[in-house]
Amino acid sequence: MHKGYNTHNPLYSLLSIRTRSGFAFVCFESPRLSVMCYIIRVTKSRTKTSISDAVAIDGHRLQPYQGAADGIDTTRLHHIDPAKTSQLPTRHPADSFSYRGFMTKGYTQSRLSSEEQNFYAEHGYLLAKSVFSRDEAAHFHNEAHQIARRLQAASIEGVSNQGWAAGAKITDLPRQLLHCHNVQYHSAAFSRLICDPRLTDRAADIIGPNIQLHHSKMFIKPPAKGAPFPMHQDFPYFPHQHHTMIAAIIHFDDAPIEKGCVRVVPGSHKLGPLEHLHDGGHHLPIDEYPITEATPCPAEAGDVLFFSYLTIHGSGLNESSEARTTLLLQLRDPADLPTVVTHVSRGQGMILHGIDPLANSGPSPDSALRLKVAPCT
Ligand SMILES: O=C(O)CCC(=O)C(=O)O
Repeated sequence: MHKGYNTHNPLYSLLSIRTRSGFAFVCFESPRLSVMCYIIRVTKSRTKTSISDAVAIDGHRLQPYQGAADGIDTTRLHHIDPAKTSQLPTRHPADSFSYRGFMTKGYTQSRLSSEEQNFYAEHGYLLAKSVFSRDEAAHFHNEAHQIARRLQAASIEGVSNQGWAAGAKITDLPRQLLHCHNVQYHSAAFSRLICDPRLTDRAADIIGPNIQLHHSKMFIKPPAKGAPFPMHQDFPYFPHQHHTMIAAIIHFDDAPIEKGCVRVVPGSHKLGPLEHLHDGGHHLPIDEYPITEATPCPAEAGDVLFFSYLTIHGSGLNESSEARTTLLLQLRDPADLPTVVTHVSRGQGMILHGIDPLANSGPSPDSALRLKVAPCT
């Protein structure tokens, strides 16, 4: 049920067009420039007019009215005292709409603390704990495994692979990785997840108010043979002008060290782009950058690991008896343009927070560069 719209408040205008059948279309305009629309069913008798039902245009049903005095009794619409609207969550300055939908669920912004922001600035990574509940993580875990099963059943090429060929330099054991790009095209659960403000508000505290999706990919590292990732920066995969790109790895199950959790080299984002080897995946020399010496980031279901695309990272083999299931999002400031047209994918360009200042800018070298289609890697 929508709350906070008091039609007795002169700040709101009430437009009511009643029809003979007793329906009215009502539009409440708020001082915050949000427009709320309801269709209400009006019951008329000789002595009174009452609202018997009201449905918001977005499908939310308001409580039926229990009788009313003369005229339309709107007392049941009084849920929040307008004098206390300062208690409502403020909209993000970069967002063109208020967080109206979330107000009804007690939404509050999910910000990084100043300690967390300082930690990220200093070390180039941050493990945000319990961003999602374990129940939510279990739900996404099932969605991810169902996608993998559907793709495998349809014999889609590349869903199951050995990970990067360079992984063979790390282990002689069998290696396997189940993976899928752009999961938001496979399941609506992931479309909702990638826009979830608990995730995007935190990312905005790292990148800035505007956040654009570069790509998403889920990884399932199967038990006993989940493929390792040699240490690397993500920069060589999709270089950008201003290095705003970050990874956000959402954990759908616990990822202790033995499951091959992600490892990072703290502070390495300050080194800038490094020379990589380009055999079997862009990676740093295995001997100079052993995975075991990097800092492990063991995580629990629901945690999100953020790191810069300049932060050196990798992960070990999953030697445990359980799969490790994650969704990795690459996110950037939309004004940060790629320097090479590469790694362009179907889901690229979606705005997850704020605005795209370059959207609808017509033909420009920037938008052409950003949107030109090249093979997806
Ligand atoms: O999820 C992991 O284990 C590491 C993934 C990774 O390093 C990458 O995709 O760049």
